[in-house]
Amino acid sequence: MNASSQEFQPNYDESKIPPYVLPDPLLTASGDRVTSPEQWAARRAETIELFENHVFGRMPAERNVDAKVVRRDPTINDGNTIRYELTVTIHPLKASTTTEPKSLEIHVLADVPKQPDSGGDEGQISSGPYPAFLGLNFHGNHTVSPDPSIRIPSSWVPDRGSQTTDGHRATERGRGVAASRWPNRMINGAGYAVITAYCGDIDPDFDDGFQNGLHALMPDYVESLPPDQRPGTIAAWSYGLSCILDAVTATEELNIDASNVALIGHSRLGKTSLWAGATDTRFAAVISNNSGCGGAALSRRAFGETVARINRNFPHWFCEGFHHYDQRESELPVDSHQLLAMAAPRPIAVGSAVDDQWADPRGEFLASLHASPVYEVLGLAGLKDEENQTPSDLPVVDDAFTSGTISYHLRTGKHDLKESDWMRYIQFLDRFLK
Ligand code: GTR
Repeated sequence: MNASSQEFQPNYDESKIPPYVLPDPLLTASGDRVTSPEQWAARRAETIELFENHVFGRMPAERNVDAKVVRRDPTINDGNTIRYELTVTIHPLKASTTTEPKSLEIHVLADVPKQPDSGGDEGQISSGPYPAFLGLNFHGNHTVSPDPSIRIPSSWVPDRGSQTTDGHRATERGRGVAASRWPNRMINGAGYAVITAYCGDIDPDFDDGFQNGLHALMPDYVESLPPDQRPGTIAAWSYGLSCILDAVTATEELNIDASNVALIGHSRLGKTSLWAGATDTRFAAVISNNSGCGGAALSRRAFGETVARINRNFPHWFCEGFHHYDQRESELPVDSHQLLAMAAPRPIAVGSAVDDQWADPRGEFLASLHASPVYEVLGLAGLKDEENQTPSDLPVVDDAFTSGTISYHLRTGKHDLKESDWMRYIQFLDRFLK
């Protein structure tokens, strides 16, 4: 009947990519061409609605959030970082008639640079408030650093085997296992704070029929939507990122510049940072690392992971409406170049890895390229090479295009977020956030 009844064979052959025409990001539904920033505002709103209805689902515009600092440790990284832990509570929007929704607690970790006591050469670190990266993590804040004091999540975690989890519960054994993805000492040394939270504190990463996490806080809201447009887990995670930004904005003690917070995410969490940046324009910049299908890669190429495949393996990530496009990518009213363009006029960085063909590096590059006309209408350069020209092909491996407002880089190696990726992102964002 569809892909689920056959063995899926991913296509990795450029010559077998179906012919496709991308939707024009600057052509409105009524057929008018966008030529000014004013017209773009209306087209942008229309495009967000298309992504809500056909890809991610819709979350409410309101949020109800409190934040409390529960730990402040100024001894981290030889005293160069202040580590904060916060409890961020998301309250129900209003009393539900069907159930009694409780509040949801998210644990947030923030590593904030500290100005060296003695100025000297290290005086390059200002006294703040600091620009920051905000990104979710896959398995708990305790996996980000071996620090024995970081709170371990009490929420459901994916099973990683007895070495780090016990039947969907996080354990002490998981401390620091994801530290290579979070080189916070280096990032703080470059003058940026790092804020992270476990995605499963917001919504568990399994098909729970919307019974847990954020959906359980707003059952009436979810029910009120047409079934196709009910938000999937990526929309819930994105909403959670906005709640964390609310909390950071309200907590002056953190010394973070809430107007200079860049979203970062790897893989499924890169899809999430793209959607969070699209729906919440308070974020100052957006980074998608190896986000692939449903993220930065063009769906119409059906290269590596496809819409049908991702919907089959992760039926809870996107809205039901997205499932209509299984093996019918050409009928999607949008594609990923438009998702990237939702960041405009803010800077956006897309990173791919050569051995991550499942995420379609070329599809991520082409989306970055085809997002450029939107930046140009706003008077900005989109994707440009070092000679300020529009690139005609991918950069050479381990090189990048960073001179415009869109950055793209291609790294050696596998699906991962590495220190070298962070260094690219920092170098690019230094131009905008500092
Ligand atoms: C894969 C999935 C990708 C990507 C990845 C990840 O299994 O097919 O879309 O999201 O997981 O998040 O690591």
